[in-house]
Formats: sequence, structure tokens, C-alpha cells
Amino acid sequence: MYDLRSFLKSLENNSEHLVRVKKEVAPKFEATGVLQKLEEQRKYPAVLFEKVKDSDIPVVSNLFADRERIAMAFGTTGEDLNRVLREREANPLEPVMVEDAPVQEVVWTGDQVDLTKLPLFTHNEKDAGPYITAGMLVGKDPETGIRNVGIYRHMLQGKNQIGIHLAETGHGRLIFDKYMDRGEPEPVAITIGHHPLVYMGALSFVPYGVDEYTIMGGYMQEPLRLVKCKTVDLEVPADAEIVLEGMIYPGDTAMDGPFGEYTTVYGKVRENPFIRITAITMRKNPIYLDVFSGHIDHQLLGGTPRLSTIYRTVRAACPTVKDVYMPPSGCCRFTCYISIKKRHEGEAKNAIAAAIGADPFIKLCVVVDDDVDIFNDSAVLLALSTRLRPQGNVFVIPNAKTNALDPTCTNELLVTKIGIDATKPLEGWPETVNVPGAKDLDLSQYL
Ligand SMILES: Cc1cc2nc3c(=O)[nH]c(=O)nc-3n(C[C@H](O)[C@H](O)[C@H](O)COP(=O)(O)O)c2cc1C
Ligand SMILES: [Mn+2]
Repeated sequence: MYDLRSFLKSLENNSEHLVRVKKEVAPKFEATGVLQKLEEQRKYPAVLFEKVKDSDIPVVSNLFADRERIAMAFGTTGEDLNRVLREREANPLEPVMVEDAPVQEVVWTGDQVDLTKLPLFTHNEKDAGPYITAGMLVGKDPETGIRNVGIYRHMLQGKNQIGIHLAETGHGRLIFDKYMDRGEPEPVAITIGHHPLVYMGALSFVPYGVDEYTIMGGYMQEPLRLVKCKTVDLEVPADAEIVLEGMIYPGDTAMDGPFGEYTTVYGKVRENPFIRITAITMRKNPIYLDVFSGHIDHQLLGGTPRLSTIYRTVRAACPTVKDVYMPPSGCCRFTCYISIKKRHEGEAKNAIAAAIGADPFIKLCVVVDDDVDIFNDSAVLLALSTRLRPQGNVFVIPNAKTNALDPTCTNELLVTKIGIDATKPLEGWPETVNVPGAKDLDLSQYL
């Protein structure tokens, strides 16, 4: 059975991946200060803050800040993560309903609802206030009844009120617009704290109409356990830590932002809808999960599961694609590296077109040969330095659609995209240096 605490347990006594802070920390800047300091030292453990000021609930953050740790959640290694993701995504499982749910051991409704009792962090200096950053929001298409899950960050706006920013690129926006067009309120529920595979499923880049709960089941290789909500007609993961239930009413808006985004800069203030919280349910001793917004925790969480959809689309254009990666140096969204075993000249360009078509966030797409390690920025830069012949191999798509948060985007949603074919020509290219026998040499015999 998968939940947040079982995963934390698996990391116990592994200080590279989990550290505990016993000293009390302030939820505003002090906890995230610890995370930024670790980041400056190039350390990316999950951090369990045992005591957060003014709350009885401990907080875990930075859970997704390391690709190797995400792979551990899948029971594999970083090297094999993309393959495992793709395989499991292709085998979704329907969730099952249960009656008794740990996440409903405690139920607050009506006047009991008080979000200020939760240890919400204020992350970065210019943030408008505390934000919920690890909430998986479920909604239902009002026409088909099909569920959709995604992560949407929420500004704390009152005891029972949080904001919501629904980007034009997300399915959450499509559902919201359908309710508003009908003039009806939208019921929603937000899950905070669960196993990393459940989060990966929420961020999987599956088409509209695919219920992300089935992808979570695929990732876990067992059905996700769901329970009915207390105040809205929706289902939430039974083994979660905390759930917020609520309604978005037509016309309800409030100012939201600025907020530090995955782009590493602040997103601007917007007039956004808000959610009226009708219930908070939780375990008896819940653990609150936070995502360190604007930092690698946020980037890897969002960027990792997208890679399987990009791969699948690129593979249709170029069957010999080896792998795809969106590195943290591109915020895990804007830059995409693709390695291929080139069979025909021009194939790399088809691969680029497919990747840019698959994911509107990609702005710079580089294709290299299969001997280049795309998980290593330096190796890709070496290929750009030694193999790229820019004439005819760099192309630009002016004014294509992107995500509004891209700091270079104009006119709300337009950005210029660049494709680079850095593969060597099939004929007449010099060989790469190599010392014969070095691969199998046992260094302990010599040093
Ligand atoms: C920590 C985190 C916070 C996010 N916050 C938002 C947000 O506030 N608004 C938004 O539109 N997308 C946000 N996203 C991106 C969406 O979760 C992502 O696009 C997801 O695939 C949407 O799923 P859906 O299209 O099925 O609704 C966030 C992602 C992460 C990892
Ligand atoms: Mn979706």
C-alpha cells in the first residue's frame, strides 16, 4: 500500500535523501531558507520539519528535488526512470472505492474549517503570502462526468478561502470554463500529501478525458484507493494526509500573486477565481506536504512525467529515438534534449517538430546522436561545440504558443522557438577519441 509515510520510512537513515529538522522553524521564509541554503551547497534531500511555529502538523518539503529519489519511488534508478514511466503509463488501472479512509479520520466542516491551522509556507521574498503548493486538484467534466487531476497552487486568502490560477494550457481550465459557461459553481477537492507516484500521476501529461487516477494506479501497479468526499460529489485518495473540499462560484475573483514560479522568477499579480472551502479532512496525525516553489523541487515534479508523452510523440516521427530529457537548466520545461540513432539526414528536424508539437512549453529543442548523454548538460554543449554546423541546422519558429509564465513570452502566449540539429553527418565525420581496453580496466589493480 502506497502513502507518503511509507515512502518517508523507506528513506529513513539515508541522509542523502531525508533529513529531519527538530528545531522549531517559522513557516515564513525560515523553512524555505533552510532549503535554499541546502540548494546552495548542492544538497537536495527531502526535509522533514518536525515543528513548525503555530501548528501541530509536521511538514515535508523538497521531496521531488532529486531525480534519483523520484526513481527510487518507482523502485528503479535514474538511468531507467524514463523507460519505467513509459511502460507503467501504458498500463493504467481503474481506482477502487473504499468506505473507511485514513484521510477522513478527522473531519472539519462549517465553522470548524480553518486553513490557518495548517502549516502553509511562505516561500520566496516577493510572494503575496502563504501558498499551498502540493495540492492535487480533482474536478469533473460537467458533460461527461470524467475526472481530471492536476496540481494548481493556492494562495491563502482567508480562514476558508484560497485562490486558484488556471493556466490556459491545463485541463483544469477547460473544466472550469465549462461550469462558468453554464453559470454553475464547480465542486473541487484538493489532496495534500501522498506517495510520490500519486504526484507523478497527477502531473502525467495524458490527453484530456484520461482520468489521472488511473495513471496513478498504473504507476503504482495497484489500484488507487478512493473515498467519497464529505461535502462535494467527488472522490479523493483514501490514503492521503489532508484533503480540502470546496466550490468555485461564478464571478468570485480575488487578486492572486506575485508568486515565485518554476521559471525561477515571480509570476505577476492576476485577478483569479477563488475556492470557498467547505470541509477539511485529515488523518489523526497528518503530515503536510509542501513543494519548494521556484526551485528544483517544483521543476522536477512537473517536468519528469511529461517526458513519456514527449517521447511517444517523438517516436512517431523518429522510431530510433533513444531518450528525451528536460534539464533543470531549462526549468525542466523550456529546454528539451533528444538523443537519436540517426538513420537518415533530416530525421532530427522531424524529431524537433514532434517534440515542440507535443509540449507547448518547449522553447529550445536540441537533438544529438545516441552516444551523447542527454542527462549531462556539458555533454550536450560539447556536441553543440563540435558537431553543430549551424547553417541549415538551426531553425526558428516565430510566435508559437507557449505558457504565459515564460518570462520571454509576448502578447500573453507567444514565444519564438528554436530547433537545433547537433547530430553529426552520417558520412565523413571524424571518430571520437578513445583508449582501447579502458572500459574493462580494474583501477584497484593500479592505485
Ligand atoms: C508545484 C506545481 C504547481 C503548479 N501550479 C499550477 C498552477 O497554479 N496553475 C496551473 O495552471 N498549472 C500549475 N501547475 C502545472 C499543472 O499541474 C500541470 O500542467 C498539470 O499537468 C495539469 O493537469 P491537467 O491539465 O490534467 O489539469 C503546477 C505544477 C506543479 C508541479
Ligand atoms: Mn488532465
